[in-house]
Amino acid sequence: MSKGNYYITTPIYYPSAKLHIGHTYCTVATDAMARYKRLQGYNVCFLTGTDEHGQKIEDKAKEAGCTPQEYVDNIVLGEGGVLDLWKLMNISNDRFIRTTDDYHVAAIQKIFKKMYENGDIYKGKYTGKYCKPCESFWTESQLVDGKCPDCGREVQDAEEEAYFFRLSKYADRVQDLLENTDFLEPRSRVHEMVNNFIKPGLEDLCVSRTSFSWGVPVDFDEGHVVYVWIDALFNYMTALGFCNDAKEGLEDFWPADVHFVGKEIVRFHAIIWPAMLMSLGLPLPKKVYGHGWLLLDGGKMSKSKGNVVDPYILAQRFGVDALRFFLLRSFPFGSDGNFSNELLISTINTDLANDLGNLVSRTVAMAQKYFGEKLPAQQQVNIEMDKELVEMVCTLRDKYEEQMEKYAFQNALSEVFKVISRANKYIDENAPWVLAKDEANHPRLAKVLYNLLETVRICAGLLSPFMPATTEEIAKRLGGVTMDWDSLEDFGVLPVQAATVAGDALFPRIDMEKELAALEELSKPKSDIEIEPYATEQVDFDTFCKSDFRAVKVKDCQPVKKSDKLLQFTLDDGTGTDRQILSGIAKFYKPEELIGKTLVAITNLPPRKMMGKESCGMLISAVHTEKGEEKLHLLMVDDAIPAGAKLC
Ligand code: ME8
Repeated sequence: MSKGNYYITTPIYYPSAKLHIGHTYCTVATDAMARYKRLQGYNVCFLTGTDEHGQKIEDKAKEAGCTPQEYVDNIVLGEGGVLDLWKLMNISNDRFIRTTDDYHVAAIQKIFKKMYENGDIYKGKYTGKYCKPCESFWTESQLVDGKCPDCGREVQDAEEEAYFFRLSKYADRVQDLLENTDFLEPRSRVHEMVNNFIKPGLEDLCVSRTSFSWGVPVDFDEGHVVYVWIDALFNYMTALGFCNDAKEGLEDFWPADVHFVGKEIVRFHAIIWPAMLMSLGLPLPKKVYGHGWLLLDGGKMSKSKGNVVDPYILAQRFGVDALRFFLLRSFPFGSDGNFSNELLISTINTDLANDLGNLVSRTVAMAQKYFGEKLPAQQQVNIEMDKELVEMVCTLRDKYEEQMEKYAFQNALSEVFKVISRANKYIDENAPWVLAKDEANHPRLAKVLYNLLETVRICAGLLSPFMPATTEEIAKRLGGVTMDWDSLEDFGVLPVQAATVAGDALFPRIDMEKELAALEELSKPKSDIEIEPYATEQVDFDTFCKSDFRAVKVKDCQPVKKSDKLLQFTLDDGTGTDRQILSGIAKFYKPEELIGKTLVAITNLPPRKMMGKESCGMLISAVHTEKGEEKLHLLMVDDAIPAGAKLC
């Protein structure tokens, strides 16, 4: 039975460049929270997405020589893009919204009109300061040293006819919401919002632009596009079917339980967002949580500063679960944290290799060594010296829950790791290797191992929101045991004759020095393109001439069943008899685009069988490596060259 509905969101990301580890941080945190709520038995809706409009995207597309839509499509859907990254990071979002989705665009037009019709949006003239990279308008008084208060960059004078939202009208209600409820957390952010933005006087907000066109058009006034933040904030509701029929779930999931957002966008979520919802008479989200930043050398990571830490590289070198764990274990979610490779490696070595990894491998290995696949039925009852461990394990779920409910991921993990450390100490105290020597002690030994396996089960279950794949692996090693929420406060759920399955170390220890050097090497700027080193061994002319290179024309080209690499070519080689060649280039071409092309083949190689089919020769390709991946290009020559012409 479901405990109820739970709706959680991340900010929707600007696809203006590839995402970095700072973006990954918030999404991993949201994912851990969503998985935790599912574990508890909630019916969860976890939304993430991309915020694709605005001048920044329009400018970037122009620079790249493509349309804004092509530009965002590439960063969102393309190789190594946003969707790929969330897949890699094992993000369990239930929905993904793009603000360029038709249903969202149409919904935003309706929403804008509703606020225009109720008098909260009106037409006026805007003069002020505009920060282009942040897409934010500022009043003179909000600038810091004449610069953008968010990013510190230069701002420009701006004046245009524009629509305004009566934000000032809602100032008192928003202040009351912030000061007298738990709407915004951590509490420190409340003071910042009230003192910096509300008390100095909340001015009406400019909510349309005419200086660029990549946005949602205001449908009743040509030339105006809706301010990107209105477009963006309402994603949380349009994704549930607000003002559209394409999606559903509004009744079940609105108001949201929590919006996780980075601290610099708290202002939009804690002032503008509730004011607009108030204007429309809609329920407010239950909570906005403003998390801190991951800093690099004390400064914010940013795409434009170029000090970006690539989540792909980190995940590839350390594993996805280790990276997820590190992000939430090492920094308090509400405050800033300093990212470093040293901290990442030492966290993996200490917590994962030493503490968790060792506990699992020692326990399973001893169970296997002393008793084979299953523990014996005959076990001693718990004695005094087991009590401390058992007590800690039994109370762990509650302590963990208390922290998770506060989004204190670091503290929740600390609770689990206290138990893991205690369990490692328990192994040393009980010295199973000594107990094993005397048959009479085997019932005691079995009990010690049972207690350890049960501790591993409960800890692994509570770690599942953070390291889903690792937990699954641990469950396998414990014979496929249950780790459902109710079972995580019950010591003794594991069958007495617990079965175990051996396996490799979960987290091999990392050599800090070597790894740091390797990372340093990787971070050196280098060209994305690599070519094969030149051969040093010389070939004599006669040997070279023995190779028979010919121009061949593609008569037909088909995919080869059950092979994602091979294409089967029927070629005109000028002899009057078709030649068949198989080539491993399916990843790079669609068969139909090759028909009619003139290629180069070496024809006097002995025939060989590939996937049961004969290949008579080889097609010549150019090869290079791009971002570590091999790329092949078939050598194509002038179509005026007749089939069979010898190349020499
Ligand atoms: O703000 N550490 O998009 P965005 C922690 N489109 N979090 C970081 C970070 C870092 N170093 N760098 C970025 C937007 N983030 C808007 C949101 S929501 C209706 C619209 C976080 O791609 C940042 O704080 O610039 C923000 O919460 C999120 O990544 C998306 O940033």
